[in-house]
Amino acid sequence: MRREGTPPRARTGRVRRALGLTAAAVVVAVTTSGCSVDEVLRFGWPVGVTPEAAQMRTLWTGAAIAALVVGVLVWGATAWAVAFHRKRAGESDLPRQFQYNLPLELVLTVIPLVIVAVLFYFTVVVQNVVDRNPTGDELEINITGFQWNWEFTYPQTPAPNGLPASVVGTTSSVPILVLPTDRPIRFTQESKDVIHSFWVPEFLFKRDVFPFPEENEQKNTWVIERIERPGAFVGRCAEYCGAYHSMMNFEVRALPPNLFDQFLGLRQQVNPQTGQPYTTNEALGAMNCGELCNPRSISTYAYNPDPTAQQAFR
Ligand SMILES: [Cu+2]
Repeated sequence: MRREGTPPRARTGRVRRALGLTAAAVVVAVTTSGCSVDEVLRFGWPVGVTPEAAQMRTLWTGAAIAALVVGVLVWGATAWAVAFHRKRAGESDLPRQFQYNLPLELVLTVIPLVIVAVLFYFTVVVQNVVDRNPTGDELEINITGFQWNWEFTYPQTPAPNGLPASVVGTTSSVPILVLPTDRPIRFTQESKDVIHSFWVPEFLFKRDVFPFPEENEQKNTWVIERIERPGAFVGRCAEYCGAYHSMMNFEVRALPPNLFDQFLGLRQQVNPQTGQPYTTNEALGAMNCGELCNPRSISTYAYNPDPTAQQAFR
């Protein structure tokens, strides 16, 4: 409630001071937090390693800015009403009411519809890129999820035993999905039992892994244009699938194309030390290229099933 006798000019001064302080607080928060412009424009979106992840980030930035613009208008209108349209001392009636103003109601219906339509349009554009069909030029990878691990197969790469080269995770070893950087990759996925979900946080993408995808009418292929940098990226099951769901980790090991070709070459040979086809772990070890060729997972670790190894965290 306005204090009696406050002249309008003093009131305007107070509002200006409040606005100035708010603006100063925003400037100080932004300039002292150590965030770069890029970080600010990401609005919390993690850094991905695929062009698809970058496109989704752009959509997110656009949507966040649009929401902020609407927010500023609403906050501004609220502050304006609070500052300049408070009940005056001695007034008892309601202010003039607007609820059946047809032009105003039309405008307030059409504007949100336009906002939703624009957001919908850009969402569909990006979704069509992320969920596009393969062209046939991609490296093919088959993913099989099961309780509670993963099998990854290279259908275009026959191992010496005639079967496609593959890697299966076990309780004691995290499966490493070795992939090339800078090449398009097509993933085809299927579950042997319940619904799982293939998720590599750095791809900023996950897709449910269904049993019988065709019968369930699920689109079980998806593509990425390329992985933009070499590295080890943790992968997880993102659909609760039973007792050891949280232990269903894997690793994507992205190698530069020349190293990846070397890897696939080894997987087509017999390891002279074992007399058996090279496994993924053995091939990586034989390549000896440092941390990128570590035969063991480095982004996540095998789960120790011994009950005495578990700890309760408070
Ligand atoms: Cu799972």
